[in-house]
Amino acid sequence: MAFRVVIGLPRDAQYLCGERISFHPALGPYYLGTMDRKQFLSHSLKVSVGALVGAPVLASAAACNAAEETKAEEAATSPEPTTAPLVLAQIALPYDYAALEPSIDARTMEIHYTRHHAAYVKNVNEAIAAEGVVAKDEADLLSRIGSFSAKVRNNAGGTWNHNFFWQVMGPGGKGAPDGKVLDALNAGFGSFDKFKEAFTDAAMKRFGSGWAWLVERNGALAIGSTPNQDSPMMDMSELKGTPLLGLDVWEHAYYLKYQNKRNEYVANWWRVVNWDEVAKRMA
Ligand code: MN3
Repeated sequence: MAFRVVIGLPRDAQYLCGERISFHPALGPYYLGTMDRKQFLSHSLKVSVGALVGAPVLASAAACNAAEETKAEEAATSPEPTTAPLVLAQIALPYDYAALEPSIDARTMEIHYTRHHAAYVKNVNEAIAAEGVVAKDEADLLSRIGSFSAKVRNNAGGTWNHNFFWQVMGPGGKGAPDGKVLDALNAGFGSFDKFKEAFTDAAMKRFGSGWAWLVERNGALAIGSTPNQDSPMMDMSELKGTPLLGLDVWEHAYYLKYQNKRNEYVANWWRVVNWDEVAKRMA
C-alpha cells in the first residue's frame, strides 16, 4: 500500500499523496509515480537533515482523499480550452426557406442550407479532428488558416461565410439602408447608388465561384471579392477586414432560378439585404 506523505522540502523531490512530484524549470511540477513506505524512508535518509527539519508533514488519508475528490471534480467541470477540439456549428436559419421569395426561391434556399452549407460544417469538423487542429475559436482559426490544409480552409470558410450570409439577409428588406450605414456608404463611395454599382461590379467580376464583400478596415469601408470560400477574416486573403455585407456568387446560390444570369440574381438580392444586421457589424 502506498505511504501517503507530503514533504515541503526539498524542492526537487516532493511527495504528495504517495505520488512523487518533480519540478522541471520550464514545465513546473509533474508526477513520477507513487512510493511506498520503504522507498519513502530510504529516500528520507538520503536527503539532508537540514532540509527535513520541521519540513515533513504527514498528510492524513482524509486530506489526500479530499484532494483527489477536488481533482476529480475539476476534471468533470472544467473545460480544457487548450486541448479540446474546436467544433464549428451551423446556425439555425433565421427564417423559412420561402421567406426570401421571389428574390431567392425556397428550393434553392433549402438545398443551399441543408446540403451545401451543412456539408461544409460536417467536413470542417472532420478535418479539424483528423488533422488535430488547435484553435481558440472560429475567428482564431480563420486568422491562422494559411497554416492548415486546403480542406480545413475551404470548409471553415464555407461554414463561416454561410452563417454570415443567412444573417445579413431577411424578409421585408427596406431596399436601402438609413442612419449610420447610409451615412458611411455616402461618405465612402459618394452615394448609395455608387456603392451598389461598385459592389455589383465586384460580384460580377469574380470569375468562377466566390464572394463579394463590403468590409471595414481601420475605420474605412472597402469593396472586394474572394475566390472559393475564402473570407476577409483569413490571414492569406487579399481582401482583409471585418465583413459587413457578403454575397455568395457560387452558381449553387442562384442557378435553379436564374441559371447563368448572375446579374439578375445580384439585382434582385438587394431587396433581401438586412441593413439592420449590417449596422450591427459596423464599428
Ligand atoms: Mn453557397
